[in-house]
Amino acid sequence: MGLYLGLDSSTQSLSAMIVDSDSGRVVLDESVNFGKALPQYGSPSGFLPNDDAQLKHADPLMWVEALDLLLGQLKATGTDFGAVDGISGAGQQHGSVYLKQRLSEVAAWDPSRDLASQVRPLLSRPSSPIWMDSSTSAECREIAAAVGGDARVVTLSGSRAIERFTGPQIRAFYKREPAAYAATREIHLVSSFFASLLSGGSAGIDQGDGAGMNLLDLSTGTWSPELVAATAPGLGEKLPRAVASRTQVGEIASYFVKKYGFRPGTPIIAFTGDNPSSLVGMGATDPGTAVISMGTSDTVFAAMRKPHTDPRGFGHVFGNPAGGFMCLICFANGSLARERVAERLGLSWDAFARAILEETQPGNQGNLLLPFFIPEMTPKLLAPKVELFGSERFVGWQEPAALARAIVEAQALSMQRHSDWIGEQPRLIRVTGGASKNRGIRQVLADVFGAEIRALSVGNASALGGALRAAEAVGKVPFASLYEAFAATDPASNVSPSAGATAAYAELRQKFVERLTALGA
Ligand code: ADP
Ligand code: XUL
Repeated sequence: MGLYLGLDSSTQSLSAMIVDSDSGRVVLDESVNFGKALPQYGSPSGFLPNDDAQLKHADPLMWVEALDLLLGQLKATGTDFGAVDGISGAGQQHGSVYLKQRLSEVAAWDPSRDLASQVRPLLSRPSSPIWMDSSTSAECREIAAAVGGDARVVTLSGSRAIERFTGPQIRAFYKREPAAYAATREIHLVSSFFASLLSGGSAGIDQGDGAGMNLLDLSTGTWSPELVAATAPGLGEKLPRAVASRTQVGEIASYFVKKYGFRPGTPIIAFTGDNPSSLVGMGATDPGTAVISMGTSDTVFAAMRKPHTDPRGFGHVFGNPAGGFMCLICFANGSLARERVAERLGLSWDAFARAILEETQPGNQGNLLLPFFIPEMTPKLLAPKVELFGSERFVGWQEPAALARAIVEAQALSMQRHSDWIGEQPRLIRVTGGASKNRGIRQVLADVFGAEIRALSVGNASALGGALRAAEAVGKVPFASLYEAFAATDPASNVSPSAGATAAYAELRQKFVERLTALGA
């Protein structure tokens, strides 16, 4: 029982949430947006611009500086970190940080200096490839070939070799910059990097998030010697250990005690990926509840008892922080694609919702948009592909309301098609992430899936998941009672399928699949 802090370092922001497990209340919920708060990193959407659409990196020092910034702001506004009994959190999945020295061998962080200036000299690679990077197709093929084919990679790791996954990214680093790779002593995921910063040591990689690396053997929860050898020489010595989600990976470093007033000895529980963390925050760690998260990426996920893989090869099996597994399908063209359309049409999010709810109808009179504004992993399209089909005015970008509906309908149709391997069509879906606040978007999901849509009362499911995981591991509060208190849905946001929606999508769905097939996707 007590107060638990959850942190979430996602693509665009760092968030902190504190829950009080005694009163069942969220007592703090704050974020810093990287682009807005730290413009000096030149990353308005959380990553560095690059002429090559397949290369997507972020500056890890931006994440480190955001940690100091957020904790400093919270302390200045009266947050008593000394009352926090345990800490856990999450990071955007797959992104990796490369260090010249093991963090366990680094002298304690000096509280008279900022953290970023102390981390800078430790980096063997100045930028971190993130989940949006799709530049490693050759490396994926090489890894699969080295272990005997795609099926072997799936059997071992739960996914095919995937461009954004950390193993192929590490192999690309080894091939493109062999000297810097050789000088690397430790490689972290974003999640384990944050746990390491906070504990002032080398925190282990959570098995749930580690499953997004094409390096973990799902059947043992340890690094697969076969995959490690296929990825890059000497990699085994550079990986922190893989740990179960409930593992205490350290205690809060004295830097945070002296600077922000944390209590010495405060336990740090392994950080996980933002999606596994949201599975907890959504109260969905038991099979039966489907979740759609619409942050920077859109993801569809659900708990599963036994690993079961996507025959099309796009879906993944990750570890479920509460035990067992989860399946996940990720779409790169989530919020950033919706933003492109809203900006081009000059629509605020409110106007975007009104356009969907008041000015257009399910099925959009047959107007269809292929929504791949950036390279897409599901389906795999290494180059952007935006195509419009329908009325002359629609195709000429002259119908703002129909265009707003079209992008969301296409995204929902894609989510539905690419999650069909999970099992039965869900009748109830829980939604989270920035775009889930939009009633128009929720309505299209309800109509396309023919499902009831429920949104959580708490906005940030991933940060909440961090706090709940700390409460469970440190305070021994069972997940079931935490879900009752914190994972409630907000009845005001409930959305049901509109009458006639099922029929309205029969034709559009078929048209969409034909267009995808024509693209070879
Ligand atoms: P992440 O966790 O990946 O950093 P968030 O879950 O914070 O992302 O969501 C941020 C995104 O949410 C922004 O890119 C923005 O486009 C989108 N967003 C925020 N509010 C709305 C809204 N009312 N309607 C649609 N999209 C929204
Ligand atoms: C999941 C994925 C993204 C990131 C960023 O596989 O790549 O959802 O975790 O949120």
